[in-house]
Amino acid sequence: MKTKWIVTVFCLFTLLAIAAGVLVSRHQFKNAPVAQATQHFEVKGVIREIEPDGDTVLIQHEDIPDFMPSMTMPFSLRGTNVSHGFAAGDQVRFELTVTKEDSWISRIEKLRTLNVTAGYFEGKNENRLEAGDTVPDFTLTDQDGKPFHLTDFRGKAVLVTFIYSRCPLPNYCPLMSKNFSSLQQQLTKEFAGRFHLLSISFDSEYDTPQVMKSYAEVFTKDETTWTFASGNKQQIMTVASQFGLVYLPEAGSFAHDLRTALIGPDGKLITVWRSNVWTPAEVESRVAELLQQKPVVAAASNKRNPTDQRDN
Ligand SMILES: [Cu+2]
Repeated sequence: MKTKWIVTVFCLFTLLAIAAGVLVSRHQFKNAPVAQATQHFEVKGVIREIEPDGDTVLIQHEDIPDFMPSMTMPFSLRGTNVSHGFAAGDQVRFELTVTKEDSWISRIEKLRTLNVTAGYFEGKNENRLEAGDTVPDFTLTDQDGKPFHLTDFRGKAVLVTFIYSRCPLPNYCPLMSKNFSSLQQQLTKEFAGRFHLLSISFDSEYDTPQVMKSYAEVFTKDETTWTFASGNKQQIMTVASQFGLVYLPEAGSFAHDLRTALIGPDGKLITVWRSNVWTPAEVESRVAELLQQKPVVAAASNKRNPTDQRDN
């Protein structure tokens, strides 16, 4: 029973992938790279927001037959720049490429401009935390159905990320879990007993502790240093909003951004990584810096005055 849903989901996706591959192969874009297990979809939608980095764009897209229902979600851009000539409200056509490991959009072209309001990514919440703030304690339920508190991990570096188990795009939630899996292995070697990972699902209805348990088993063999949490809608909303995460239920799925936070052993927020562009190496070095208390200020001043060779 435990792993059954995962098997079902995987089977379903394989079937959909095959069906979609057959369906879309007839109207693939010219010059589209042909690779096995790579799918291309021609999709239409409306730009809701362009992320400041210009690499991610939030699009409300139409149905992608046999792949994904209509929803609003962030897409990574490749080979296309939308910093100029595109704005929220533009109706666009683009190519969505989905491989086993990744997904992105390219060949985005404007069809016409509609008048809509944006603002999904910058959720306006008053309880958003800043670096240095103590993260308020919260209680959620772990993958074994037991309640836990954030303060249970006091004295450790805590990495928190948000996911939902049914997320269909490999470079969103599944990537967060893959990255956490790499981090768990690396941090276990370097800082055993001094860190904890926490993946929180924002799909309160579907992701029960049982579902999270099955999900956990896909990504880790060590659940002592990685908790897969669920909770009711209000609990999750409260926690997520503190880190600036925005997620909106849409047709059985979620339009969502990503947030990964590092909390210090003293319970204070160190930093929050947005989106899916952070790497395990980058986060690992931030954790190492935190746990080793590297003299960051001294290093910076040395850089500024390379000729200043005081002994200290
Ligand atoms: Cu996702």
